[in-house]
Amino acid sequence: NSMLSWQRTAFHFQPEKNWMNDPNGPLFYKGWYHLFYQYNPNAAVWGHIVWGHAVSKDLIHWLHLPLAMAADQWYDKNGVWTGSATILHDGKIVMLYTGSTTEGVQVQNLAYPADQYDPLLVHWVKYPRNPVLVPPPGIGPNDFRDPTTAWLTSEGKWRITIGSKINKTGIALVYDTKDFINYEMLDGLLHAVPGTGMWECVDFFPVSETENNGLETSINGPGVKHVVKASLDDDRHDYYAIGTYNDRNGTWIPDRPNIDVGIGLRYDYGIYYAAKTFYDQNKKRRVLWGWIGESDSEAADVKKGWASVQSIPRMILFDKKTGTHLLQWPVEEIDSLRLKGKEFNQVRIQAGSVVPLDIDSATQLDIIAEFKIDSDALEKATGSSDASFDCATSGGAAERGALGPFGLLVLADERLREQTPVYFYMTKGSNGNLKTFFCNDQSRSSKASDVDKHIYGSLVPVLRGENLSIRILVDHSIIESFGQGGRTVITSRVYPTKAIYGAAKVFLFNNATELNVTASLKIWQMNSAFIQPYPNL
Ligand code: DQQ
Repeated sequence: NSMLSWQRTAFHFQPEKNWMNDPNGPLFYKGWYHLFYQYNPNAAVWGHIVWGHAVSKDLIHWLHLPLAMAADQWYDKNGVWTGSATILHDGKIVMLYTGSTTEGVQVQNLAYPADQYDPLLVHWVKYPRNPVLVPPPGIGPNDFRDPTTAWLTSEGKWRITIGSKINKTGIALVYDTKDFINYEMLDGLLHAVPGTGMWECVDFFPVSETENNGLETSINGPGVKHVVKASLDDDRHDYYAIGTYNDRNGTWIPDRPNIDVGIGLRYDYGIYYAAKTFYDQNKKRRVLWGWIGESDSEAADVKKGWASVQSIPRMILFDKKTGTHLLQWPVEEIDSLRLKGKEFNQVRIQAGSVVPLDIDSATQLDIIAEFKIDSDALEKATGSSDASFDCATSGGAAERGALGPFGLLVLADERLREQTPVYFYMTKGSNGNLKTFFCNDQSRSSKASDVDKHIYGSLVPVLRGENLSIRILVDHSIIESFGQGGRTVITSRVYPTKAIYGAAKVFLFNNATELNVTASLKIWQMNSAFIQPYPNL
């Protein structure tokens, strides 16, 4: 089945077969990174979910371990759902996860490693008196899931948050505990946003306003901001907001009410969901994992025998320059997969042209591109009706404006019958204000008809004096693209039929009518990661 096997990724984490969804309980322990994940061992579709488990020394090469937790108790018989790890003062680990009971009620359960001296954490024990939390009064039995990693209050208690909803208002409930067995629900909510529906996989973590390292989850104080992320069940996107946390009553408010959780910024404007961060004490950074689903048909998933990948783990930081955005960037270990690199310096891309880039093979790539545009042209451009531009509703890379689109075509065949443009599109309002959008256009990504062909994207902040920059990781059927150092990120799943194997190419393009662009790039072939069963276990 070579048509379909070509879509399997080479350096993104995925199980050997069948269905995967949310990342669960990521942590670093005794020299190993652990990733647990929502897994259906019996089919390539979501269903009876258990916890898969894999370990890595570097977040890139992975060894599959046996299932960590099966659905074998009344309190998780219907599914061992999403959860998070907390590392206690004495270095011991506790795992809190949602179980869907025999009756389909969502409850929170406690589990811990059977042997804390085993660096691989192969065996897990469920607390015999689970569940430790059931839906509180006023909360629906199906609206209570995905406990976070715990953080410390100033009083020395542990605190967690759990996503829910009341009518159409998405909420995050807060609980304090000393022992992870007995909990006290706080009167207030961490946060609530009307109209956003059920909040899945809530995440809550500090970011530093001053330093370039990540913060351990319990850190609070001057120079620290807190991020709330919710995965909106209604629209299947991950939204975050940056704000201020109040330790005393366990509430949080966004810095800017118009960029609140669920109505403002997204981690990713493509296909990316149920993300979760963890603090990596090994490298003093906060690392973000996200589930990247398929956008072909379910029938195709069944045929190929697998569905979903995890994103390349991303380091996450507060963007000091904008003060409004987070920065996401592939962890530095990904650079170790870079093979032969090729540089292209100052390539001029005239308005209305396509420039092929001569590289050997273009299915596993890391691309870094910087674009210079002449500021004269920006000055001269007349303010246009482009002011209401939106990647999603635009005509994509084929729609010509004065100042865009320009960028790269990846997973493109020689004759451009298939291509996925990753590009900028600038607009100038009648007030003279420039705006820059970062988009992915999947409309011509495949000749196949049963795949998603949306155009993705959003505004990306560009500060005075900055060149425009893009980083793209191409891995067979996945394109992860980072605009302006990771201020705006877009992940696409694409399923070409012609731009595969040696036929896949990369081009620069400039479809603007009034703008010449100069691009400088570095493109690396990427090695495959070693992702195999743990030997002789
Ligand atoms: N996936 C899990 C839930 C979570 C959802 C079930 C998000 O715990 O809310 O597989 O994708």
